Amino acid sequence: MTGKKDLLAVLDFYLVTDSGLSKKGTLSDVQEAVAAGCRIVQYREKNKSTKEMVAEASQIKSICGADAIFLVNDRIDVALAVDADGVHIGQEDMPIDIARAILGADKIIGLTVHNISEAIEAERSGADYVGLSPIFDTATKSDAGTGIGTERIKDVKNAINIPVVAIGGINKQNCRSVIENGADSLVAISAVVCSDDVKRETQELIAVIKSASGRIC
Ligand code: TZP
Ligand code: MG
Repeated sequence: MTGKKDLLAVLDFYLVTDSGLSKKGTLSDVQEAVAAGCRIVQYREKNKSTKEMVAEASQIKSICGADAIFLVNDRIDVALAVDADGVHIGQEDMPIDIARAILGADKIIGLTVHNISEAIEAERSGADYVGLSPIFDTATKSDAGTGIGTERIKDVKNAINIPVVAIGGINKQNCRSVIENGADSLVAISAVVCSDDVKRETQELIAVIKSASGRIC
């Protein structure tokens, strides 16, 4: 097991990059979030060439260092190219058993799920965590679907034994209820990368998450 897998047990805020929405750019967002205490970063890039992605992923890996898990969204080839800590994939991406065979047992694989049955199947097939999506309606991902609401988080959490990361429409105002309803960690893309101060926004989110989960701040 990579040492990084242990960090999955103590996640709070989870940064997903979005160069289309970012005010100051992906590298700046990662730097500020990690400086604020974020311990997991997912490089999600839909608009750059593979060459650009490999170069940027390599820089993000350096910023994450030993402090933060570094995952690549969808692109197993890019994750392998830079020796990232793992990938995050969706239901329509590379099947998880094939992703695991390519990446090996040590790498982290997160899988997006939308309901209990997908979550149970994700755990059975070897996912290290699930991303439960979308909790609220969101404009950030056009095909995300309708928000499932915070009550569903509990049902998914109670059905599996791997961490549940909530995503979709989450911000400082509603993140407490997301954690109180059982999420281990949460993503807030637009709330963070569209803010003027990514570091402060991340610090404030982490403080609310820690207080809502009963962890000492
Ligand atoms: N996957 C499910 S919802 C979503 C992704 C990538 C977008 C979440 O963005 P925001 O701005 O936090 O609603
Ligand atoms: Mg995907």
